[in-house]
Amino acid sequence: MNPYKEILNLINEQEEWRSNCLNMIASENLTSLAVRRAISSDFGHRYAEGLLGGKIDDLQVFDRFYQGTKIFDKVEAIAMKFSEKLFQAEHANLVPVSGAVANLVTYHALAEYGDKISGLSIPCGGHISHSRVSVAGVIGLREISYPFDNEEMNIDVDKAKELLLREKPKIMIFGGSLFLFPHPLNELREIANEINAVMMYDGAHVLGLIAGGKFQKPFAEGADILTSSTHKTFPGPQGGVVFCKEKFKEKIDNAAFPGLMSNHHLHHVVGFAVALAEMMEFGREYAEQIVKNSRVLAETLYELGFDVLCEHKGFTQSHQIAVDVSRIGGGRKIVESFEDANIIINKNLLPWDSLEKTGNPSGIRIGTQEVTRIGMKESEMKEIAEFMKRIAIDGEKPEKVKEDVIAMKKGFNKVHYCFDD
Ligand code: DSN
Repeated sequence: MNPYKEILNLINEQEEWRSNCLNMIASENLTSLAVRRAISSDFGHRYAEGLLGGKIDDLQVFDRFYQGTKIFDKVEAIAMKFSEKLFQAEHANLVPVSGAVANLVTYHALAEYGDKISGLSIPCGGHISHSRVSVAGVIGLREISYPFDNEEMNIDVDKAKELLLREKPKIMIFGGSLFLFPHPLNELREIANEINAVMMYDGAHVLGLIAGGKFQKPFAEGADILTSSTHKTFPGPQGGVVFCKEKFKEKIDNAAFPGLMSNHHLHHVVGFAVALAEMMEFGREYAEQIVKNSRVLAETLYELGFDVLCEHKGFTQSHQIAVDVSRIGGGRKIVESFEDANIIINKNLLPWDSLEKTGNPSGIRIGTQEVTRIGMKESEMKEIAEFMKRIAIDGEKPEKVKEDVIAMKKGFNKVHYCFDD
């Protein structure tokens, strides 16, 4: 076969398959046609090494090393302006190419080899880039884990205070990958002042909720730095960002360029700018519907017999739901059988799991952001819960449920909360 044809067929196969799926991985999303237009534009062929030069009127201009950037400079300046407004940031750096790189930029800017960072352990929801097995280890940081309250699915504030006073980390990290409830920034700000630590909030999972005025307001609650990827609840192209207070601007900018990056991905910055504009217009409605959908899905799953975490707290305040499936076969078996029915989610460690259980953890994690984006509301969440029950509790063949999933999905392939119309 013509080698190009072989790849093209796989692209078509992927698009056909995933358009017939309920895509509920909590870290994914769909971009609008407007964002796709930006990503496939000429900007993706270009370089724009360099950083801010100064301001003309209220627009930032750039000192670049290459010619040909005058139009991109305007887009990047607009994206910075929009994002500073949307996230109440004093400065935005759009150079990182992923959330993990955004975290690495922050570590490189504000910590030194051998310093400590505090965050959540992976089973309690911490992201791998908060741990020494990943980017934190690259610059020799030592991690300490916050004590966690498994019932509340949150940081145990009193015990965390004791730990922080004793260990004095340089960077206190908040946020994570399993993230049901806002983290206690306000409650730990005083300790950060006392030990002279920087408070970094990894908002990768919840950036779209923050943009829509849901979940929490990191800067108002005391964060110094907000790092993020741009493609989870925030429906931009894959990329990374660091927002910070003015006093960290120079260190963050230098750590991003020339510290860790040469060129950033211009087309992604342009796509991010379009997604920012979409969130300024539709973000509130979108974020509200995501949280409503999560709660209804969680509540229905619970009523149908699933061990959904945190019933006493209304299950979730984010796009995520966590379910303990150890009674019904464990995480691996459940996600594989759901995939056979075209329901795509991931298995997930829960706080009481050891890292050795990564291959077959106790939990599953479900995200509602993408199904919300294609227009699904509370009644569809109830249908989805019923599909899940038929497979995981009633033992019905996934292939049978798949037919109903495909039929249901037929009416939902258009992206909402965007300018496409
Ligand atoms: N590991 C991804 C997740 O939370 O799903 C993010 O990088």
